Amino acid sequence: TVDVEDDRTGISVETLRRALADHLFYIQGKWPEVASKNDFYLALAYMVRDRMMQRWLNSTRNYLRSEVRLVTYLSAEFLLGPHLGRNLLNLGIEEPVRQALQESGLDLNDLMAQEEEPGLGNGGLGRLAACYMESLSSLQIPAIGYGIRYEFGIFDQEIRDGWQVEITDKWLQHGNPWEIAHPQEAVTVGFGGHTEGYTDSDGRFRKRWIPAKQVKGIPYDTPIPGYRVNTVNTLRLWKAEAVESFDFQSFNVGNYYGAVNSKVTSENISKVLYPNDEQIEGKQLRLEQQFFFVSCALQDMIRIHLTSGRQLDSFHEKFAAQLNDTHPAVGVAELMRLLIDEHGIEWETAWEVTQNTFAYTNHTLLPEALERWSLSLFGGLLPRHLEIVFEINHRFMDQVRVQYLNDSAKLSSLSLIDESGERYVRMANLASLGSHAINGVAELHSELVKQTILKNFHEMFPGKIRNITNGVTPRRWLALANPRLAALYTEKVGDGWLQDMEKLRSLEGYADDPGFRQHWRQIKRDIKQDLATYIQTRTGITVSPDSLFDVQVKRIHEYKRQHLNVLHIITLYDRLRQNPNLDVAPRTFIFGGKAAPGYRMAKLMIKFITAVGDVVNNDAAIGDRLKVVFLPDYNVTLGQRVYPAADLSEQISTAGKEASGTGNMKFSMNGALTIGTLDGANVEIRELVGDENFFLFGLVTEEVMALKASGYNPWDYYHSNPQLKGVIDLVNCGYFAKGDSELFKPLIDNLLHHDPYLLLADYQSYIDAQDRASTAYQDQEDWSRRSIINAVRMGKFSSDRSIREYCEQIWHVKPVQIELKE
Ligand code: 26Y
Repeated sequence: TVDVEDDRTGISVETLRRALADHLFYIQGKWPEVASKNDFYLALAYMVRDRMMQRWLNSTRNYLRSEVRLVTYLSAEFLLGPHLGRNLLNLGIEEPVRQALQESGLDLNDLMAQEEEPGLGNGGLGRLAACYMESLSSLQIPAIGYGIRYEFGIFDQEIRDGWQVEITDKWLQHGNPWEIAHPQEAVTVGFGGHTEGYTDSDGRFRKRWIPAKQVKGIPYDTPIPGYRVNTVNTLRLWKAEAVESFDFQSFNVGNYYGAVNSKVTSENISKVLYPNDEQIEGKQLRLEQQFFFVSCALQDMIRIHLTSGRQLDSFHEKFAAQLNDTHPAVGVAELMRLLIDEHGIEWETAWEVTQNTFAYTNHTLLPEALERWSLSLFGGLLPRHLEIVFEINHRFMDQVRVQYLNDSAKLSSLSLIDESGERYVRMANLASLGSHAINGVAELHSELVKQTILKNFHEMFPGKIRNITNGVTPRRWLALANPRLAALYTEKVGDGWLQDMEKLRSLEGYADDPGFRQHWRQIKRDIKQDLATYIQTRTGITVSPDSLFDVQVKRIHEYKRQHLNVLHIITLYDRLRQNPNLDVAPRTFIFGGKAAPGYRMAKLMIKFITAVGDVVNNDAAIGDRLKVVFLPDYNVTLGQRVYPAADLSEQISTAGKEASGTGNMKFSMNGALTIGTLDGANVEIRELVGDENFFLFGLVTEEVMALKASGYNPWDYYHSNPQLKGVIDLVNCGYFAKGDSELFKPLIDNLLHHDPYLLLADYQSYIDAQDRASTAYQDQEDWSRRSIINAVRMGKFSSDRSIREYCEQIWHVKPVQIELKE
C-alpha cells in the first residue's frame, strides 16, 4: 500500500515540499518560474496555517462547552510582530519546513523577511497584549483577544535630513494569510440618536436606545498557537462596514452617492490606529473606535454564552474580561445596557454580573494619558450609556456619602464625573468601579496607583488594587530573536527551559567558567556583527562590533529621557576633544523609536539625536571611539535584531514615570546590563541581578516628588556644574546645527527653565553611572560574568509567570487540554 501523508497536515519534508507547490499553484495561481518572493511567502504561510487548523477548530469548539471558563482580553492595541516565525517555533516544524524549502531552492529566512508585521499598536501596552496572548495559549488557558482590525497600523517611520517623516502603514496590501473573516458572525453597533422610555409587555417601565446610525462589525480571526501544545486561541479583530439596509434605503430613493458615502464613513471607524502614546487627543473617532470594538466583543461573548446553553445571570462565570487600560472601559456601560435594555435583566443583577466580569489594568500615571470624555461628546455619541454612567454614579455617590458622611473632597475625587470645570466622564474611575480587581504592572507602579490616582478607591475598597508585574514571552524574545543563545541554553539544560525560564538559574555557576564565558562572548559578538552589517546597510554608518553597544529603543517621549542619553554622548565627545588620549571603552550609541506625529518636542529629540550623530560620526579626532546611530522605523521585527546585540540597556526614565517597561526585560534576558533609575520593573530587575550588576543612578520617586514640591530650579544645576554647562552651551551655540543657534532652543530652554523630567538634576549621577559602566566594560571577563548572571536570573519576567498570576489572582481560570483527534 502507498501511505501518503495528508498534504494539509503532514510534516515530513516530502509532504511539505508537495504542499508548498500545491499552494503556489492553486492559491497563488503561479508556476514556480514566475512566482515572486511574496507568492512563495504566501504559499508557505497557508501551508503552515493548514497545520494549525485542526488544533484551532478543536480549541474553538471546546470553548463553547458550558463548563469552560474563558478569558477575554479587551485591547485597543495588539502589537503582534510577525506570525510566521512564531507559528513555526510553537508548532515545532521549523526544521522540516526549512529543509523542504531548501529542496525547492528557497531560503526560509529570506521568505520570513517578506512578512509585513501587523503593527496594530503603539508600544508597551500593545506589545504586552501580544505577549500575553502567546502565553495564554502556551499555558493552555482558553482565551480570546478582542480588538480592532485597523486597516493602517502604526505609521512607518523614515528619517529625512534627521527628521521623522510618517508613511502610511499598508500592512494588508499584499494580502494577510493569517486571518479568516467570519461575516456570518457580524454584529451591529449603534451610535448617536436618543433614548426613550416605554412599558414592556409585563408592564415594566424600560428604557431603550434609538441610535441615529448603525455600523456592522465583521470579525477577522487570527490563530495564536501555544508552544508545543494543542491550544490555539483566537485573536478576533473587528472591521467596521456599512450596514446594508442603510445603503439600500438610500439606494431605493435614488441616492446612490449618499449610500456609498455612508459606507465610506462607516468604514472610517476601523481605518487607522491613533499613533499617540500616552497623550490623549479627545477625538470623537477614537471614542467611536473604543465603543465599536467593545460592543462587538460583548455581543460576541453574549452569543457564545447563550450558545453554550446558559442564562445571562451567569455571564461572569463564563467570562473573565480584562480591560487593557481604560481604552475599553466604556464596556462597563455597554454590558449594563445589553443586560438591562436588550435582555431584560434587573439593575442589581446586571451590576453584579458586570463587576464580576471585568478587571482593569492600569498602565500609566501620566496625567496627559488619563482618558476623559466631555459629557457633550460622550452623550452625543452614546446617550443611553451616559444615562447608565449617571445612574451608576448616583448609586455610588450614595454609598460614598454613607461611608464618608458627605466628605465633599471624597465625593468629588471618587465621582465618575469630573465637575471641576467643563464636565467629563473619567474613564479610570468607571473602569475601577465596574471591575472586581484593579492591577498595576510593576510593584512600584502599583504602589503609586494606590497612593496617587486611585488613592480614594484604594481606601474605600482595600485589597481591590494589586500588582501583577509585566512579563514578555521568551518564545519570541529569546528563542526567535536569539537562536544562538537559545541553542546554548538547550545544550546546557536540555529543552524545557522555554516553558520554565527558572530552569536557566542552574546555569549561574557557568558565570565563573572561563570557557563558557568565552563562548558567551563569541555569541554576543556574532550577533553584534550582524547588527553592524544591518546598520551599515540601513544608515551607511560603520560601527565596530568590538565597541560597547549602548542601546535605547522605545517610543520617543520626554519622560523616557532620550535627550539625557544625548547629553551623556556630548559629554564624552567634549572630553575626548579636550583630551584625545583619554582611555575609554569605544561605544556605539544606538537609538530607535517613533514620536507621535503631533508631539513637537519628541520630534525635535529625534533631530537632536541625529544631529549630534552627524557631528560625532564625522569627526576625525574621534575616529571609531564614538558612533551614534538612529535606526529608522523601530518595530517588533527590528527589536528582534536589536535586543540580542545590546551590551548596555538604557532604562533612564524619571523615577515614578515609567509604569513598568518591558524592553528592560528583553534586554536583560539577552545578556545586556542595565543602566537605569529606580523606576518601573527596573526595581525588580535590580533586586534579582544584584546591586553590583546594575548601574543605578538618579533620584528616587520620593526625591523627585519632594524636589518638585520644594520648587525645582534647573538653572542651579546648570550654574554649579561646569561639565553640564559646557555641554548645554555647546548645543546652545549651534555647534550641532551647523551654527544655527535657534534649532534646539525649544529643547534647551525647556530644560533650563522648566525641565519637568529633571534631566539636569539627574545629569551628574547619570554621567557617574556611565563612567562605571565604561570601566566595567574594559574588564571583558568580568563583564561576561555579570552578563551571564543577568540573563539566567530573568525567569521572573517570562509572561508565563505574569499570566499564571492573572489566572490565579484575578481570572480564576484553569488550563484546559485540547484533544488533537477528529
Ligand atoms: C489614551 C491614549 C492616548 C493612550 C494610548 C496609548 C494612552 C496610553 C497608551 C499607551 C500606554 C502604554 O503603552 N503604557 C506602557 O504600558 C507598558 C505595559 O504595561 C508599560 O511597560 C510601560 O511602562 C507603559 O508606559
